[in-house]
Amino acid sequence: MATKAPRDDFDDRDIVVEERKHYAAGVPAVLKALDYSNEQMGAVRTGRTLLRLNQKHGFDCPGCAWPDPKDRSPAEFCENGAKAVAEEATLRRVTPEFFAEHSLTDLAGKTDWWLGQQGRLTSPMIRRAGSDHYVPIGWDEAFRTISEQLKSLPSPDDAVFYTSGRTSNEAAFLWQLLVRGYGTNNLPDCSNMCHESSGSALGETIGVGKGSVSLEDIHEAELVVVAGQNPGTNHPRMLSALQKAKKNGAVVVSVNPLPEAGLMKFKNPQSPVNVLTGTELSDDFLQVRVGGDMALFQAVGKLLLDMEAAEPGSVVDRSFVEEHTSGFEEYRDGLADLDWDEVLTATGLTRAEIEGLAGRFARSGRTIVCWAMGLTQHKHSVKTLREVVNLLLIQGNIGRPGAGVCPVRGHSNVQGDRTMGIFERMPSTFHDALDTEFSFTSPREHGYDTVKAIEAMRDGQARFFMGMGGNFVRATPDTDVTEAALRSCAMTVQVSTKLNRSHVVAGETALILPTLGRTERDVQRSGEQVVTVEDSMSAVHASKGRLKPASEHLLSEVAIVCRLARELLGTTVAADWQAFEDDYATIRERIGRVIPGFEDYEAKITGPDGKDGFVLPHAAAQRRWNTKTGKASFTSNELEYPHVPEGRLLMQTLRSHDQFNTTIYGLDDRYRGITDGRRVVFVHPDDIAAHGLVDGQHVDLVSEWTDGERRAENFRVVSYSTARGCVASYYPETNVLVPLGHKADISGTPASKSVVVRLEARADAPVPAGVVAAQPVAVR
Ligand SMILES: Nc1nc2c(c(=O)[nH]1)N[C@H]1C(S)=C(S)[C@@H](COP(=O)(O)OP(=O)(O)OC[C@H]3O[C@@H](n4cnc5c(=O)[nH]c(N)nc54)[C@H](O)[C@@H]3O)O[C@H]1N2
Ligand SMILES: Nc1nc2c(c(=O)[nH]1)N[C@H]1C(S)=C(S)[C@@H](COP(=O)(O)OP(=O)(O)OC[C@H]3O[C@@H](n4cnc5c(=O)[nH]c(N)nc54)[C@H](O)[C@@H]3O)O[C@H]1N2
Ligand SMILES: [Mo]
Repeated sequence: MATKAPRDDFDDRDIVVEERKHYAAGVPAVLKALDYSNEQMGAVRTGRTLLRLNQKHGFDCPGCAWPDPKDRSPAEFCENGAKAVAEEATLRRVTPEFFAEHSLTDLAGKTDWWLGQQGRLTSPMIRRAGSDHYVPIGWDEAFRTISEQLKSLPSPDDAVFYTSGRTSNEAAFLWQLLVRGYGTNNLPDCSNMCHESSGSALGETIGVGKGSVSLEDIHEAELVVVAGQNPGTNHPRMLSALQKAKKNGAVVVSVNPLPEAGLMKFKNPQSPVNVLTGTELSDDFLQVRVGGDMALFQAVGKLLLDMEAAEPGSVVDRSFVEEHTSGFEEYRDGLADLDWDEVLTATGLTRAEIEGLAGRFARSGRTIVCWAMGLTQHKHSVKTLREVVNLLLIQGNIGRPGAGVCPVRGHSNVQGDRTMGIFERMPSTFHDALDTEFSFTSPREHGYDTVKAIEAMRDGQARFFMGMGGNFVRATPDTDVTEAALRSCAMTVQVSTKLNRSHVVAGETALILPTLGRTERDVQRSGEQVVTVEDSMSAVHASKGRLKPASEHLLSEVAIVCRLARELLGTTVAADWQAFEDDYATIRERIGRVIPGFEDYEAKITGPDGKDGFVLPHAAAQRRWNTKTGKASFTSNELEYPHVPEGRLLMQTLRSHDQFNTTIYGLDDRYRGITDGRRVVFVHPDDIAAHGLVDGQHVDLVSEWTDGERRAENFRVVSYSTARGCVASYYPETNVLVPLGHKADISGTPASKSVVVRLEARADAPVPAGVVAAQPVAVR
């Protein structure tokens, strides 16, 4: 099972397509994890590192934000968490010699996979205006250079400060303080592209923009609906929780255009018996059309209300609705003339399937809805998620054990970063507390989110970009527009662990500031430091790296922020940046005075059970509603779903099993049967035929928008079980097709799960003869 060397060419003509898998994890997952880890860091380091993963006194997995169970197994990690760790703990290095050897022009020709596989960044580097090479720069000079550039801008609003979701609470808190001290709220983050729609819908309807359930709730639920999420790849440890729920008698329903292996059957690698037999996870699989969920949830709501009308008191939790909610009548009346033809068109489901789901809801006393990007990245995502809330409110399924909303977060600390104030429009209560604590006046005008930041750079209104982690040019939509926007900046600065495209697509002057990763020891003047993170279920805990840093020249994210702040801010903000850098406990003290729920922060994370930390209060989970009406709000929303013109298909962009966002681990997508390539487009066999194509043929994907066409070249058509009219292809290769203006209403999230495309046969590629659909359309 040797892993292949990263290729630097763009030709994926060797793609092997086999039948998709019908279960997730099991023995192959364990072998894969060890294989990848051994290759990146050797056997001894692999053992030492993986056994610290997600343990008390260990470090938090830099992969996803799934919470840790109380009864941890000695190997509390998954295949993809192990890959995320190996990616960071790799022994490969990108040194100044590497940059002397490779010009920017040279690096621009390499694949994302190749760039990532070169190893950890080791020294601060600068690409001076006009040069084609990065050269070393000292830290002090780097901070001076950045500070001078920032001071020379006509307005602080001409600068953009991006954050990805791995940044610790401590670094994030100081980062937003630095940015606000400088004078702007331009704090776009990866969350803008991720769960922003969840935050918008939940904040407005239940008063808290976060999930309301704990792991125990999942274990105790009677019905768990998993919609628009592929946990087998992206949150593998969630499968153990679903397995436990099933053991306790829960029904699991998967709502997805694709029959994702992880949701069908799970072979738990931590159980010697189960690893062989496995657990059937989904009782029902609803193969919904892309973007059809809003219609589905409305229809289920309507059916529940009809049942109630037929037999009053049978479905609706009346005392809950009366005491705790507003807007029930408007919601009910809004559904009175629901158009079933439209529902069936939007969902692609049968009425019987929808009635089946309504029956599941009606019979369940404790229901949880889990979701991820399949629900958040559409034009009508906020509306869709309001309908999820409506459905749960009908039966009083919020603020009761075993029930609630569960948006499953992506990055390991994306939720914590937001709690710390990484947001372009924080509420005034936050600003007031910040101003008081640091004796300054923070800017109140809202800043740019991710899409607005790109537009501002494109239009010459922003000329400086600094990224605290992440890979901005690859993660964002409309690749050509975004690349040009970044290139037009006077300066781009990336605080990073690994080389990525955002270092190559650079502003006039560009800096790379290499930083410590989560797995590494962080020693400052007062000694070894811990940082803290918040998981998807609002649990905050400490994380302590153990490995020797990848290079002696690395600074922690906290140190980078502190040193830049000292250079840039002077005394604008009443903060002792040197003390912060020396001892992170002093940062936590200040956080405790600014952000509710963090009082006595230090004591809560450093007890004998430090790693367990504490759970932040969640008002809605206690049935306190911080909304405008003081109640949980039902909403009445006009039905919306994507309309696809004749001859076109609706494309979703998703993750393969071998990537973490823009970081490509390899070219395989094991569960979907793909080996050795990423330029594939999954199409229903009937759509392949209807479009005059055959399986195995190469096509260009062309998206159409008001301002013209966008093209992604040379994708292999793969016959696959997906909803009719809906195709799927990998992100980030297809970001070039997502128009900047195509985004969710209210939340502004790029609508990268519903892009209208046409498939254009390539003249240069031979059409495979006599090939018929390689995969059965059968649902399971
Ligand atoms: N290994 C690994 N783990 C990760 C990541 C990673 O890249 N690799 N990324 C992390 C991050 S930042 C995030 S946000 C999460 C992402 O986790 P996911 O949201 O699971 O990631 P995607 O691959 O985008 O998968 C979207 C899922 O939604 C389905 N879907 C698409 N459109 C629709 C729709 O209209 N309706 C419904 N019902 N379903 C739809 C797709 O078929 C797919 O199963 O994972 C996190 N964890
Ligand atoms: N078409 C399409 N586009 C999407 C999505 C989609 O589903 N479809 N998903 C969106 C989503 S959900 C998200 S969250 C975004 C992800 O957007 P980002 O968060 O910007 O992207 P990542 O790929 O996670 O960033 C990887 C880089 O982060 C750096 N890094 C890793 N660890 C650390 C660390 O500890 N500190 C620092 N400073 N740097 C570190 C490394 O240099 C690495 O190259 O992409 C979004 N874009
Ligand atoms: Mo995400």
